[in-house]
Amino acid sequence: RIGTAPGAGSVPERTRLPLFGHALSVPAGGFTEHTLREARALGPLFNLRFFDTDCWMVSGPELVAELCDETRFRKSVQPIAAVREFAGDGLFTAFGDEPNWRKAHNILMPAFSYNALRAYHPTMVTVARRVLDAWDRNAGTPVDVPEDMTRLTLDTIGLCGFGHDFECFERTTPHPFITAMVSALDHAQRKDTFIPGLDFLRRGAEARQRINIETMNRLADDIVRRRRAASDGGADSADDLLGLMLHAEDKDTGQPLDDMNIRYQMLTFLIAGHETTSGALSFALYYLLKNPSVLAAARAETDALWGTDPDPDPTYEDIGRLHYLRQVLNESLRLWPTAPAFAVEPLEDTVIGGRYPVHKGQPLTVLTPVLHRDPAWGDNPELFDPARFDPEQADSRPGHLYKPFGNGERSCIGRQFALHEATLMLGLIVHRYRLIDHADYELKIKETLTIKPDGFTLVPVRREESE
Ligand code: MNH
Repeated sequence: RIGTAPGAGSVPERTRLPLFGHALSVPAGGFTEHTLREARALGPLFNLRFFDTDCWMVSGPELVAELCDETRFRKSVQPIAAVREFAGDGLFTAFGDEPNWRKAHNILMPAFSYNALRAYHPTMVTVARRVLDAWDRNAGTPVDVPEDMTRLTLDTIGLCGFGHDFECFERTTPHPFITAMVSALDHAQRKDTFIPGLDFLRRGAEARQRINIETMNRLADDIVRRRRAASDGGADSADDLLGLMLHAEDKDTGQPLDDMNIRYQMLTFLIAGHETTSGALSFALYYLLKNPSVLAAARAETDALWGTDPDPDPTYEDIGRLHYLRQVLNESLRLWPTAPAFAVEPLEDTVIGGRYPVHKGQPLTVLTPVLHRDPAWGDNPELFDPARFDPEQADSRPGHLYKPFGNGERSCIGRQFALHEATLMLGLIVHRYRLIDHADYELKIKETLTIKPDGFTLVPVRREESE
């Protein structure tokens, strides 16, 4: 059943169906696990054909290193084009040649500087304590980890970026923004497998999509309206993300962002700013739960900082000292990079791997979960082992073997923000609780553009109650 794509320089692929190509073989919401299996069978480069479009899936370290050369390749938006319906030319979905990318990049970078991060720290601590309060209130009963981590990360980006409190811990069900976003991302992701020309079959889904987008837009517009009212009254013109979006000018053009683009950036940051971090925290807690010696080492690190104080007040510098927990996060993002692929395209017609011709603009998808399991990682790449990120081991690895935050100038702008927020939260959790695997949880992946552990619960028990 394995052949090669005609005219594609003999790139391996499964036997394709007429019309559909391979579109029917990729399960909805199962792209990551499907491509992990397929790469094992087909190798470091294979073709997936969606109707009339060939999408090359790349995961070999040499090929990926080639694709990370920004003199030859740039980000391709094609696989996430459906997200442009609501994220437009926001930072994440802007085409390489859209002027609003550099403009917004210039304007918004200062919100991710070292000084900006320091300024967010106290707010991050306040929100992290909401998790501890919620877990203490329900002491001894199971908590839904991805749900609570999503409450944490949405409250955090809301308050740090926009001065808006989503108050997710006041709700028993997910915030309406989350419900609309999950459904909209799911719809956008499924678009690849919709049969071209048969759109009329999807009228119901399209109508729901419009309602979901309306819900998100209304919330973004509301936050902007309130901020503008506050700054007109002379109060508040904070230099957080929203402040920069509303007031700062691009150093190259002297222009501020326009209103339409502000709305796109709002949705981009509300989504990109919480969804992946929440997944990363959930996977890290999964691995801490399943690896008692790792948990013990992480706890020893927090105890060295905060002693037996059950309610420490972490400083900004403390978080930088939690080296081992940072390695736990890195290792979780190795096995389950929560934005599990990114795509590039050649700037000119070229050849990759010395033998596969690619056209200018042809999208090439990098499968990070496969890259991150390459034998170059050692004998047992499936094994969770934070020691892989000991400085000596990490420094001796080839470059471009670890890409959870993408590549080059289009890589993640929020990387340090996410790592600070997540390390802080993990530190406070392992310092305060024992983690009980009450349901003998078996990892299952839930995928809606990003990935999370599905149905993951644990029981937190205060340490001083049992030791
Ligand atoms: Mn984030 C781009 C992963 C947290 C805002 N992010 C990317 C890319 C990856 C990624 C991969 C590149 C995608 C591509 O090439 O198509 N991001 C993550 C992960 C986490 C994360 C794994 C958490 C862990 N991201 C965050 C946070 C924010 C954020 C937090 C904001 C506060 N990310 C972005 C934005 C982009 C991006 C904005 C687009 C940057 C650009 O293209 O200029």
